[in-house]
Amino acid sequence: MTLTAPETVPTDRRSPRASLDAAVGYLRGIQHPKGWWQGRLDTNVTMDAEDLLMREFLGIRTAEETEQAARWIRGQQRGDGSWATFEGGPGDLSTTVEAWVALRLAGDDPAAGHMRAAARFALAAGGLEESRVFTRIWLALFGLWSWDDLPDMPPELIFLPAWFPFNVHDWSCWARQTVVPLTIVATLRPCRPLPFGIDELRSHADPPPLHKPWTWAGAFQRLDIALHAYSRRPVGPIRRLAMRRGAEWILARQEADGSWGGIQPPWVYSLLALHLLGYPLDHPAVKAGIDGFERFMVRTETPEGTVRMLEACQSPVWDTCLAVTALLDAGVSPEDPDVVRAAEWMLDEEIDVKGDWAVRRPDLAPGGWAFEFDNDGYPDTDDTAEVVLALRRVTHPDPDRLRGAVDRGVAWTVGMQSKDGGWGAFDADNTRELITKLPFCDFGAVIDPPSADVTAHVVEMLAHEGLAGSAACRRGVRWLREHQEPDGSWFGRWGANHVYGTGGVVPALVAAGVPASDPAIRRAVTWLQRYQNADGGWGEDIRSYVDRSWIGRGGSTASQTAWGLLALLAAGEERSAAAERAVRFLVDTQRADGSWDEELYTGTGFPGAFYIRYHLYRMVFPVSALGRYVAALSPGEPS
Ligand code: R04
Repeated sequence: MTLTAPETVPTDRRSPRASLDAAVGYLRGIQHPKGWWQGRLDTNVTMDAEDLLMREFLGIRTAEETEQAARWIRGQQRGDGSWATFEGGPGDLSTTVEAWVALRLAGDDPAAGHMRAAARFALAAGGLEESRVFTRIWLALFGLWSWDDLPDMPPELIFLPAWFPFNVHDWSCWARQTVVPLTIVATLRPCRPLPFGIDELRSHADPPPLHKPWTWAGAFQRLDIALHAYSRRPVGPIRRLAMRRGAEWILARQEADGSWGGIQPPWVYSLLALHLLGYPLDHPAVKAGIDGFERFMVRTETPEGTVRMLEACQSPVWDTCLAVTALLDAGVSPEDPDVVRAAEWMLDEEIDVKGDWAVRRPDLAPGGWAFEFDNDGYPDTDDTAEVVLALRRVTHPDPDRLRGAVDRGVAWTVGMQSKDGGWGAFDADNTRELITKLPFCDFGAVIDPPSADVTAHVVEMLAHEGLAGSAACRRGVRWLREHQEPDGSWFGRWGANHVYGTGGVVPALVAAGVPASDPAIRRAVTWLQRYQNADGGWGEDIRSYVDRSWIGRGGSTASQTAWGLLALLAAGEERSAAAERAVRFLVDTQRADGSWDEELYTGTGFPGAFYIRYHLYRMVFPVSALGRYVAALSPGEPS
């Protein structure tokens, strides 16, 4: 992607206060008139490749859209011919295979230099035979891979009761919404040939031998063989009923914006499933689904023409609550019109209906927030905690309305605590590890167990609500203590990586009454000091998720430096050399317009598989951190 070169201001030109004011001005300037903030959300080109493949499959692909998406895909290719899943990361086989196929669809010549380089990379990495299941499903749709050589996905899954292993509620909500439509697609085994082949990407290697039968992987491989046999001669009426139930299940979960879960994978597969079941393109659900993608397209004009990128999801609620907290941390008044407008918008976003989460918590009343504009079926505890933390500080003209929403959010979050005392993001007790061993699950997280970052946000929220002494909060604190890593840090499930986890947990523990002198806090501070870069910043490479030698290490970024600084400030280290150097890093790398650059990805979709560049992370976290720093050094001073 093209980010303009930084125009940093010389060191002596800005004080932390002046830097903060410039950043606040920038942040205010990008608020939407309706009150929300929304930063662009970058992931990887499988989104764009799959969008073209979906349109081809549905018969709606246009030359214009194809060329615009192809420009984006070509522009993301790296020197070695591959495509990566995050900025600066290693080439990724599955992403490269999908990009190559999409560019063939766009008419690129397989003999062209960039296509040959891509194929060379893919073959060296094992060819499409080694690509992930999702990639091979896309190929199977077009007859380029055999459905026989994919894991069987029986639609009868939908019948399994909520107590039975592998039932849909044992899957995380994002995997559940992806798997149900895929069972329908895989059962119908469509094949719509393309005018080209993909032999350039085949290694022709034999499939690896089966795992030993006494391992889970081996046992599931044999179960898969049995399922394939069943699927050749299923009990017809049961299978037909399962397909019909699946379709109803999908239709019941479409959101107001036409999406499913507001995220690309469930969205595309739900559309494919409905289409294959005979729903026409002008059926309201299908039409809303297709049209809805338009709001997730980011178009940029370039000298070569329009470039079009698909956002995998959107983060307005998350961005808005973090931005409000940042402004308040910076000393902006709780009655400020921009802040009140944002609060107004967040109040309108409150979710007052039950969703899949109610299966595990049937008696819990709704009340909470999701990540996106329209995602009513899937509120999450992380967004709810952060929205409550922001809202409760705002002076709203209708305080009862605000209090009511906050109280419902708190009650819902408390009710979503998992048995072990921690919090997962979208569901309670979504911890059945067995699922992860299925042959289908070769890509990213398929369960939603408690994580340190989410648990920290909830604990911090409960503490600020005066509930530090409650049983729920105390169990959360215990969970966090138990999950501190031996090196003193905490793992970052939804942000990269231990710097995110530690930056979340330390402020939470301190808010909950753990003294800064507590050994857990001291060990975290020591860990942060150890990994602070020579330039004063923190940076933790995304590769830390697969290669432990990267933990804590990487080029400094604004957001990660802010996380480290937030932890130090919570630990009472505001006058330490480490904090001062971190502040200097932020001040010195700030652009003239008050913003920061951040090429590196610091957000996590799935550890090891899927990463996110949130464009507002570089703003909201530094504003919070600088704001708290300035306030800590000059207590009582009007801002
Ligand atoms: C930053 C934390 C806030 N929080 C809410 C999480 C929001 C984003 O969650 C997801 C985004 C996703 N995208 N794609 C997938 C996905 C899953 C998320 C995805 C879904 C299924 C498959 C592959 C990818 F949970 Br299969 C953009 C915690």
